[in-house]
Amino acid sequence: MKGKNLIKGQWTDVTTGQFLESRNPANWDEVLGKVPRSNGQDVHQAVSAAREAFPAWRRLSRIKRAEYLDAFVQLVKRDHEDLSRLMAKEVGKSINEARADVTEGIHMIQHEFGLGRMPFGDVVASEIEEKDSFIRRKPKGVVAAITPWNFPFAVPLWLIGPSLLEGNTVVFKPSEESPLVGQRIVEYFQQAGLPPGVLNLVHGTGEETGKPLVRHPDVDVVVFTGSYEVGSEIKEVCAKDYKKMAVCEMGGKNGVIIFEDADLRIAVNASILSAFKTSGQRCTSASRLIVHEQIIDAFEQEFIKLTRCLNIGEPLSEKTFMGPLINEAGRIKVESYNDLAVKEGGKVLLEGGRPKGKIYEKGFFVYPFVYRMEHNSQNRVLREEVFGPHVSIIPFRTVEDAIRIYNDTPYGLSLAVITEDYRKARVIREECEYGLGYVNLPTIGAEVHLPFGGVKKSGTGIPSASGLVDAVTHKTAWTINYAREIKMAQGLKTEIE
Ligand code: UN1
Repeated sequence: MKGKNLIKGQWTDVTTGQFLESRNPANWDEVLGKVPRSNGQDVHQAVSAAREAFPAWRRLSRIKRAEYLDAFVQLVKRDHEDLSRLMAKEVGKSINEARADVTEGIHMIQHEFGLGRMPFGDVVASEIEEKDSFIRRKPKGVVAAITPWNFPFAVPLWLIGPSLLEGNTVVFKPSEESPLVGQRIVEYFQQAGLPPGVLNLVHGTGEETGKPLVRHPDVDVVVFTGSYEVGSEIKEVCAKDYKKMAVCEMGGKNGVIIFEDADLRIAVNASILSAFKTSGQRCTSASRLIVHEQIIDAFEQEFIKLTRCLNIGEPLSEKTFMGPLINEAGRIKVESYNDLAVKEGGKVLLEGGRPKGKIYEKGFFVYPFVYRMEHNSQNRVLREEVFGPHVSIIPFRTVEDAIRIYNDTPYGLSLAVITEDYRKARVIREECEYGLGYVNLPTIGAEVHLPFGGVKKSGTGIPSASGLVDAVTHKTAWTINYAREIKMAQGLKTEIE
């Protein structure tokens, strides 16, 4: 597959004439395709096209805009399986997870299509009976969407869908680890007949393409999902521009809190799904299992027993639970945290390591690494995001303990509490810091009609998915007087003497 940029409705090569390769992380020898390596000049063309297309797109009826989204969904549904297979190959997700990612993307766009015919503002009362007031929204302008490889279909659509429906135009830069899925998204919008310039695509690296996109003076909003380091750089750049806003979703150090009254089967299942789906490479993955001391031995035994049975292997196989990590750098990072856990005093229960055998030779596979560790604020493994199948089991004694341990990280994205006691669940809901909370469920698997985002290092407090509307629009107040004279609120006199 050979990708191109899309600028003003035209598929174009780049000014550099250079390309980036997309490879299969389960078999690094397999080159899946190549895409342009864009620079500042390409970015400039894309942003200019988006700026030019904005006025006409903004003026188009909201319902007409929504109809393009419906056309997109029809096309994707037809290709669901094909797209899932491409994704499984490009990012190494198990095929079942790749299908779910495509489904999540479809859901997002269906949600936005549905909103096309729904109320999108409020009518509010005035102190003066002859006045009507409205709260309305206006699009911000040009949105730059910079997205990660781990949800290469759903996450771009969380950002692109609401941006387009609300009347913004978009420049999309997919991750250089998943450019082919990114390419397909834009192809479908193109086939759906989206007017030229409304959605533009620039492929490339963060350094050469992402940076000039974030810095471009004609970009109004940067919506980003990825690492804290990149997100905070983006926030710094945007803070210096009087109109530019950054909405960043930046990972987590999520936890499952398991109380002594928990249903053990639910606790173990929720923990496995939280820790090992997508090989622990979700921003919602949990790498901390915070377990009441009364049941920790029983829980640990069951958790380890089931983890040993997980199928690790070829992503396209229906039996596979865990595929490879995304690349060698990701694997080295996970392994260095595994070593650090030992240095910081973890009692190792599952040793991780690289699976042996022909099918694993050319991919970035790792086994789960699990250890028990008393909570200690100084231990980096209990505070930093690992992004892999690396899990600590941490004992606690009281509800207050559980809350203190859970909150003792700089992140605050996703939390699960496993209990049959609604009172305990409520205290956790009120006292813990998170954006997504679950009871008797894993920390993963958010649905698109809910706001998706976190606090502290995890986010800027403005969520993605359905919550993105607050980032890509600004609210306006609009007041009309129907009287033949001016009457003011707050008892303000109108006579001019
Ligand atoms: C991510 O890892 O960036 O809630 C997104 C979930 C998925 C999305 C994860 N729906 O786990």
